[in-house]
Amino acid sequence: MKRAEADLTPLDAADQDLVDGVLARRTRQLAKTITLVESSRVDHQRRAQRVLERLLPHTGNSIRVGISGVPGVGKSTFIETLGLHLIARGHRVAVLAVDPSSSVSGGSILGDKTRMERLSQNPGAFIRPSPTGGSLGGVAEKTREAMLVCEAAGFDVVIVETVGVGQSETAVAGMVDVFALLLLPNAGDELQAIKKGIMEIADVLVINKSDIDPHAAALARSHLRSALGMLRRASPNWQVPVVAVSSLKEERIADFWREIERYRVTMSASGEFAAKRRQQAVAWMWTLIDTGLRSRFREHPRVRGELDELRRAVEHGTTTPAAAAHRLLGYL
Ligand SMILES: Nc1nc2c(ncn2[C@@H]2O[C@H](COP(=O)(O)OP(=O)(O)OP(=O)(O)O)[C@@H](O)[C@H]2O)c(=O)[nH]1
Ligand SMILES: [Mg+2]
Repeated sequence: MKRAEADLTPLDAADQDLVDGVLARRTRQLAKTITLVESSRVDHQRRAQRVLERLLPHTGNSIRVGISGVPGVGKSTFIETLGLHLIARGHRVAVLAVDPSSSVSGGSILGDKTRMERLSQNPGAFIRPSPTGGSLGGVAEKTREAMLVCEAAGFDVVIVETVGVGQSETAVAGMVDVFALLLLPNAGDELQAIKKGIMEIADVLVINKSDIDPHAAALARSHLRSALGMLRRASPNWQVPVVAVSSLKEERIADFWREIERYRVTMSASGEFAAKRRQQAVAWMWTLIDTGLRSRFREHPRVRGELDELRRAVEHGTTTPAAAAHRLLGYL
């Protein structure tokens, strides 16, 4: 197969400095590389892809964990407690975010970075707010690439946080190895989760704030376990566990991590861990092809020239949608 010519030419000094800095685990270059990756400028994108290509052989050596849950469930508190727990055990922890609202609000997780104060000040941690601007698809795509950059910088745990609304969970589940859903210990919450279908993409369920009412948490745990028993399992080798924790009191966070480790060991033994990553990579390629085709279509001069007129013709019934689509697609 013919390799793209750009691959063969050496990087310019600035980009080589980014590659070297990331591999040497320097935070400054790590942050700069992610900024380059997040840029929507065409020349930046081209540079970013070439930098990523150099980093790619050094990626893949982390466990990628997705964390989701409704606003206020305690995601930030949980991630801070978990992050500090893992760093104390010799891990290096990167926290990224996919926030569908950030394109509007300018990044609510930015406020979180100050809230996760202890973790963000720890040299074993790297916290990056959600990229702003663009569609959820665009934001998710950039987070996926940021994740690779973090892996190349030696982070062996990458946590991707998303708020539990809309489609962002599906996007995050599609880029992580294991997806955990945080719930509150009150009745009805579990039913809500089932209704939303989100429990079907969760690999681990976490009842947070169990310190408030340990009895309610135990009850919620048994409800959830029986509810899970009625769902179809995503894998015959994995029964979704339910862990009750307190992020605030730092209780049973170790139990949660044991489940993550058990997931990795079990799914690696069955081959599903690697298979999931392969499927995710191919699905990502198709996503990029879809978005690439769309933008090429919209930018095509003849399409731009005729789109409005044909749209009006379709509105007025003077041409059929199929004929209009056929004609426009023919220009590509
Ligand atoms: N009692 C108790 N409170 C907790 C626990 N975890 C979080 N909280 C509190 O719940 C509130 C919300 O916690 P956050 O960590 O900010 O929740 P979040 O899910 O990140 O919220 P958003 O960023 O708005 O989506 C804070 O006041 C926390 O102190 C817990 O385990 N027990
Ligand atoms: Mg938060």
